[in-house]
Amino acid sequence: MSDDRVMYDSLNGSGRKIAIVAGLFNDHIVGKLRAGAQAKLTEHGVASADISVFHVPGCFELPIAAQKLARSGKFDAVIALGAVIRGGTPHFDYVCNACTDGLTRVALDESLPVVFGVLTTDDLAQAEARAGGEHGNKGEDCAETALATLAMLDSVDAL
Ligand code: INI
Repeated sequence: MSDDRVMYDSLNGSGRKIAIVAGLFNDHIVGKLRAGAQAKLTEHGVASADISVFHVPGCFELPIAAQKLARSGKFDAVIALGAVIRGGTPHFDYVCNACTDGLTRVALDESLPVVFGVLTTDDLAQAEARAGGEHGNKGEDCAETALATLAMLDSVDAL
Protein backbone atom coordinates (compact mmCIF):
# COMPACT_ATOMS: atom_id res chain seq x y z
CA MET A 1 0.00 0.00 0.00
CA SER A 2 1.47 3.35 -0.99
CA ASP A 3 1.68 6.34 1.32
CA ASP A 4 -0.81 8.08 -0.95
CA ARG A 5 -3.39 5.36 -0.31
CA VAL A 6 -3.00 5.68 3.45
CA MET A 7 -3.60 9.41 3.16
CA TYR A 8 -6.69 8.99 0.99
CA ASP A 9 -8.16 6.28 3.19
CA SER A 10 -8.11 8.53 6.21
CA LEU A 11 -9.67 11.64 4.66
CA ASN A 12 -12.07 13.45 6.93
CA GLY A 13 -14.00 16.40 5.57
CA SER A 14 -16.02 17.11 8.69
CA GLY A 15 -16.05 20.85 9.38
CA ARG A 16 -14.38 21.75 6.09
CA LYS A 17 -15.91 24.54 4.02
CA ILE A 18 -15.37 24.00 0.31
CA ALA A 19 -16.17 26.23 -2.66
CA ILE A 20 -16.68 24.68 -6.06
CA VAL A 21 -16.48 27.02 -9.03
CA ALA A 22 -17.42 25.59 -12.41
CA GLY A 23 -17.28 26.90 -15.95
CA LEU A 24 -20.57 26.75 -17.84
CA PHE A 25 -18.79 26.19 -21.17
CA ASN A 26 -19.18 22.48 -22.03
CA ASP A 27 -21.60 22.13 -19.12
CA HIS A 28 -22.68 18.67 -20.31
CA ILE A 29 -19.18 17.60 -19.22
CA VAL A 30 -18.52 20.01 -16.36
CA GLY A 31 -21.89 19.22 -14.74
CA LYS A 32 -20.69 15.63 -14.25
CA LEU A 33 -17.45 16.84 -12.67
CA ARG A 34 -19.46 19.11 -10.35
CA ALA A 35 -21.79 16.29 -9.31
CA GLY A 36 -18.81 13.98 -8.75
CA ALA A 37 -17.03 16.53 -6.58
CA GLN A 38 -20.13 17.20 -4.48
CA ALA A 39 -20.83 13.49 -3.98
CA LYS A 40 -17.24 12.67 -3.02
CA LEU A 41 -17.00 15.58 -0.57
CA THR A 42 -20.21 14.41 1.08
CA GLU A 43 -18.93 10.83 1.17
CA HIS A 44 -15.90 12.06 3.12
CA GLY A 45 -17.99 13.91 5.68
CA VAL A 46 -18.28 17.45 4.35
CA ALA A 47 -21.74 18.77 5.29
CA SER A 48 -23.92 19.73 2.32
CA ALA A 49 -24.36 23.19 3.84
CA ASP A 50 -20.57 23.60 3.79
CA ILE A 51 -20.32 23.01 0.03
CA SER A 52 -20.97 26.17 -2.00
CA VAL A 53 -21.27 26.00 -5.79
CA PHE A 54 -20.59 28.96 -8.10
CA HIS A 55 -20.49 29.30 -11.87
CA VAL A 56 -18.52 31.37 -14.37
CA PRO A 57 -18.94 31.53 -18.16
CA GLY A 58 -15.77 29.59 -19.02
CA CYS A 59 -12.39 28.44 -17.79
CA PHE A 60 -10.81 31.79 -18.54
CA GLU A 61 -12.93 33.26 -15.71
CA LEU A 62 -12.00 30.59 -13.14
CA PRO A 63 -8.96 32.47 -11.72
CA ILE A 64 -10.80 35.71 -10.88
CA ALA A 65 -13.59 33.69 -9.28
CA ALA A 66 -11.12 31.58 -7.31
CA GLN A 67 -9.34 34.72 -6.16
CA LYS A 68 -12.60 36.25 -4.89
CA LEU A 69 -13.55 33.04 -3.10
CA ALA A 70 -10.10 32.65 -1.55
CA ARG A 71 -9.99 36.25 -0.35
CA SER A 72 -13.47 36.01 1.18
CA GLY A 73 -12.01 33.97 4.04
CA LYS A 74 -15.15 31.84 4.01
CA PHE A 75 -13.63 28.67 2.55
CA ASP A 76 -10.86 26.21 3.38
CA ALA A 77 -10.33 25.25 -0.25
CA VAL A 78 -11.55 26.03 -3.75
CA ILE A 79 -12.17 23.40 -6.40
CA ALA A 80 -12.09 24.84 -9.92
CA LEU A 81 -13.82 22.76 -12.58
CA GLY A 82 -14.02 23.13 -16.32
CA ALA A 83 -13.48 21.52 -19.68
CA VAL A 84 -11.46 22.97 -22.53
CA ILE A 85 -11.72 20.92 -25.70
CA ARG A 86 -9.24 21.58 -28.49
CA GLY A 87 -10.68 23.23 -31.57
CA GLY A 88 -9.11 24.23 -34.84
CA THR A 89 -7.50 27.45 -33.60
CA PRO A 90 -4.89 28.40 -30.96
CA HIS A 91 -7.72 29.58 -28.69
CA PHE A 92 -7.46 26.32 -26.72
CA ASP A 93 -3.89 27.08 -25.71
CA TYR A 94 -4.64 30.63 -24.60
CA VAL A 95 -7.58 29.55 -22.43
CA CYS A 96 -5.65 26.62 -20.91
CA ASN A 97 -2.55 28.67 -20.17
CA ALA A 98 -4.44 31.60 -18.67
CA CYS A 99 -6.54 29.30 -16.52
CA THR A 100 -3.63 27.19 -15.32
CA ASP A 101 -1.35 30.12 -14.60
CA GLY A 102 -4.13 32.09 -12.91
CA LEU A 103 -5.27 29.29 -10.63
CA THR A 104 -1.68 28.51 -9.64
CA ARG A 105 -1.12 32.14 -8.79
CA VAL A 106 -4.25 32.38 -6.67
CA ALA A 107 -3.30 29.30 -4.63
CA LEU A 108 0.17 30.62 -3.87
CA ASP A 109 -0.81 34.26 -3.38
CA GLU A 110 -3.70 33.40 -1.07
CA SER A 111 -2.09 30.36 0.64
CA LEU A 112 -5.22 28.32 0.01
CA PRO A 113 -5.62 25.02 -1.83
CA VAL A 114 -7.05 25.73 -5.28
CA VAL A 115 -7.60 22.37 -6.91
CA PHE A 116 -7.19 22.12 -10.68
CA GLY A 117 -10.18 20.23 -12.04
CA VAL A 118 -9.99 21.45 -15.61
CA LEU A 119 -10.05 18.84 -18.35
CA THR A 120 -7.88 19.85 -21.29
CA THR A 121 -8.55 17.37 -24.05
CA ASP A 122 -8.14 16.91 -27.77
CA ASP A 123 -11.75 15.86 -28.27
CA LEU A 124 -15.12 15.27 -26.62
CA ALA A 125 -14.54 11.52 -26.17
CA GLN A 126 -11.46 12.16 -24.02
CA ALA A 127 -13.45 14.57 -21.88
CA GLU A 128 -16.36 12.14 -21.48
CA ALA A 129 -13.94 9.39 -20.44
CA ARG A 130 -12.76 11.60 -17.57
CA ALA A 131 -16.20 12.82 -16.53
CA GLY A 132 -17.60 9.57 -15.20
CA GLY A 133 -16.38 7.36 -18.04
CA GLU A 134 -13.63 4.79 -18.37
CA HIS A 135 -11.00 7.09 -16.85
CA GLY A 136 -13.05 7.96 -13.78
CA ASN A 137 -14.36 11.34 -12.73
CA LYS A 138 -11.95 14.24 -12.36
CA GLY A 139 -14.41 16.01 -10.07
CA GLU A 140 -14.30 13.13 -7.58
CA ASP A 141 -10.51 13.15 -7.69
CA CYS A 142 -10.48 16.88 -7.01
CA ALA A 143 -12.68 16.51 -3.94
CA GLU A 144 -10.19 14.06 -2.45
CA THR A 145 -7.27 16.22 -3.49
CA ALA A 146 -8.76 19.21 -1.67
CA LEU A 147 -9.23 17.25 1.56
CA ALA A 148 -5.84 15.55 1.29
CA THR A 149 -4.07 18.86 0.75
CA LEU A 150 -5.86 20.45 3.70
CA ALA A 151 -4.86 17.50 5.89
CA MET A 152 -1.24 17.87 4.81
CA LEU A 153 -1.24 21.61 5.55
CA ASP A 154 -2.82 20.98 8.96
CA SER A 155 -0.13 18.42 9.75
CA VAL A 156 2.51 21.11 9.29
CA ASP A 157 0.60 23.49 11.58
CA ALA A 158 0.48 20.75 14.21
CA LEU A 159 4.27 20.26 14.32
N1 INI B 1 -14.13 28.00 -22.24
C1 INI B 1 -14.10 26.76 -21.70
O1 INI B 1 -14.30 26.61 -20.49
N2 INI B 1 -13.88 25.67 -22.49
C2 INI B 1 -13.65 25.79 -23.83
O2 INI B 1 -13.46 24.75 -24.52
C3 INI B 1 -13.66 27.09 -24.42
N3 INI B 1 -13.45 27.25 -25.83
O3 INI B 1 -13.24 26.25 -26.53
O4 INI B 1 -13.50 28.34 -26.36
C4 INI B 1 -13.91 28.20 -23.56
N4 INI B 1 -13.92 29.45 -24.07
C5 INI B 1 -14.49 30.58 -23.33
C6 INI B 1 -13.49 31.23 -22.38
O5 INI B 1 -13.25 30.42 -21.25
C7 INI B 1 -14.04 32.58 -21.86
O6 INI B 1 -15.26 32.36 -21.17
C8 INI B 1 -14.28 33.58 -23.00
O7 INI B 1 -13.12 33.72 -23.79
C9 INI B 1 -14.62 34.98 -22.39
O8 INI B 1 -13.56 35.47 -21.56
